[in-house]
Parts: sequence; structure tokens; C-alpha cells
Amino acid sequence: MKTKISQMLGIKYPILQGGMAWVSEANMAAAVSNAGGLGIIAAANAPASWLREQIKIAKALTNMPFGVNIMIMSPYADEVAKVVVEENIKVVTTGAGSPKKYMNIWKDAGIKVIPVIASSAMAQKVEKQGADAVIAEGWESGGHIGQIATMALVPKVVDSVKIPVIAAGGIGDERGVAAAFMLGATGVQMGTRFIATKECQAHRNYKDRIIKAEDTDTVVTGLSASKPVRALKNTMTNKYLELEKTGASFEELELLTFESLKNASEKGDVVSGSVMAGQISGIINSELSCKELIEKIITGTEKLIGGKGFYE
Ligand code: TUI
Repeated sequence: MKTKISQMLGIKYPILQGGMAWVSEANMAAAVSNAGGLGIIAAANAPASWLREQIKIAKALTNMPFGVNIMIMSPYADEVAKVVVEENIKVVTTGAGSPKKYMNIWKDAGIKVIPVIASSAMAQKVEKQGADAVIAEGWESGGHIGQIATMALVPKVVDSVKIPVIAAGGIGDERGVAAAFMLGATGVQMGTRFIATKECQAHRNYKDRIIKAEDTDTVVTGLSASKPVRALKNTMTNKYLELEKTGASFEELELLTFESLKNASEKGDVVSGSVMAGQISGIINSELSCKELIEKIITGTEKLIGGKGFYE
């Protein structure tokens, strides 16, 4: 399935695996890349030494290209920004902030830079800064989100920039991928769907909550502090929302989420941890290998819209 994105990134299928903090590690990234998509290691808020080790593991597991996601608000962003250059990484995606500060060193190193954005204004800003493509992420997504739904965001971003657009947020099967192409995207990124894969190392409890989730099971916390985060409802999100109603400060609220994502994804604490996941959890009901998942989605998408020129 050749599109502007698959050609730009040198991959077989225009499917990116989202860079999910404390979930997207080397094993999953390598499995996605070996299956013809673009696997992505999330640098999250980990130090450079952790990322370097993950890159080493992924290089041992695949000869295909893979990317690194850099969360701009990480305290280690400066050092991980250098690691991707030193390790000859071909694709960098960024999230939760503007990549401006690092654009020159990455472009000079020949890295394809693809920021995740949640508005058309931000898409135009990063295009001017030299981004090679953008990931337009709707608020259906899990984790830190913007406020526009994918259905409205993607066509608006497509109309606002000349660089290729990758759609993200609420995509979990071939119907979502076909819809994304109809909206003008030339690639997709999926996060939540890849958590329910055999190669994903997230804790069994985390995967099971996604597999069992209904469409109404996610909530958005942090709107009062303009730091919206979507996660599956649990004791933590209930407490958070209660405290928000009482006008609690962001610092007080943050005490609830401290280390909470890692507690969910690594220790399996799906009660007091943060089980970040998107609204598409509702349609995810089985665990597949990354290869099975990607092949099913590509075959299905081709059946729906193949040969009709919707993607190129
Ligand atoms: O980054 C994400 N999703 C994330 S990051 C994350 S880690 C975290 N953990 C605990 C609390 C909060 C976060 C979990 N999920 N998605 C990409 C994304 N980026 N969505 C929205 C944005 C974004 C926001 C503001 C991109 C640019 C931006 O720019 C603001 C500006 O003007 O600089």
C-alpha cells in the first residue's frame, strides 16, 4: 500500500504505532516494523541511558526502520534529542509540545521529523519550522489530548498544510483506516489498538481492561488545568474528577497521577494507576500479534477502498 507516508518513511504499509509512554518499548516497536509498519519507541520521561538501551534492543530485533517519540515536556528531552542523532534514528515523532528547539539538529542529521499536533494552527507552525509530515491526533485518543475530534481535525489540517498528514485518534481497524484516507490522510497512527497485541509488554491487567472496555469507559481528567488526559475510568480518575470539582490546584491533582502510568503499565495497578487508552477501546476485543493485526487491517482496507485512488 504505497502512499506519500510509506514512501517517505521507507515502510511497506502506512501504519505507525503510537509512541505511548511506558508502553511503547523495543520489543513492540520491532514487531510492528517487522510486520511492515513503523514501530516507535517512546522516550517518555525516561533518561537517555534507557532510550539508548531500548534502541540497541530494537536494532538487534529488526533491520527495518523504526522511530522514536520524544515527549517535549520530559525533563530529559534535551539529552534524548541528542541520542536519536547519535544512534542514527530515521524518524522522530514529538508530542506534548513544540519541537522547534530541536528541529535544526534533527534536520541536519537527515531525520524525518513528524510532530503530533491537535490543531490546524499548530500544524501550520510546525510546517514552517520544517516538519516533514504531521500526525493530526483527535481527542478520541488516550493520554494527553487536544479538544478536536479526529473527524473534524483531519480534513481541517489537510486543508491547512502542504506536508502529508497522518490521522490518529479513534482508529482501531480497517474501517477507521479507510475513513482516515477519505478525510485526506495518507497514513494512520494507532496507539490503543497496539496495546492489545501479543508483543506489547504492558501488564496483563492493562491489556484486559482495554479488551473488556465499552465505548463509554474512558474519561478526561485535567480539563480544569488545561491538561486533559484520557484514561479508562477507575478509582484514580473518580478521585481526580471529584477533586477537580472542588477546585483543587493542579499540584494537588498531580499527586494522584504521580508515577501512575508506570504503575498501571508495568505493575498492573489498574485501580489507582492511570490506564491511558482511547475511546476506540470499545471495539477492541482480542489480542493479536502485530503481524496478524497489520495484515488484517491492510487486507480489510484494500477490500473497502482498494484501487479507488483514495490513498496515494
Ligand atoms: O503526547 C501525547 N500524548 C501523551 S503524552 C503522555 S505522558 C503524560 N503523562 C502524564 C500526564 C500527561 C502526559 C501521555 N499521552 N500526544 C501527542 C499530543 N501532543 N497531543 C497533543 C499534543 C500537543 C499539545 C500541545 C502538541 C503540541 C502542543 O503545543 C503547544 C504549544 O503551543 O507549544
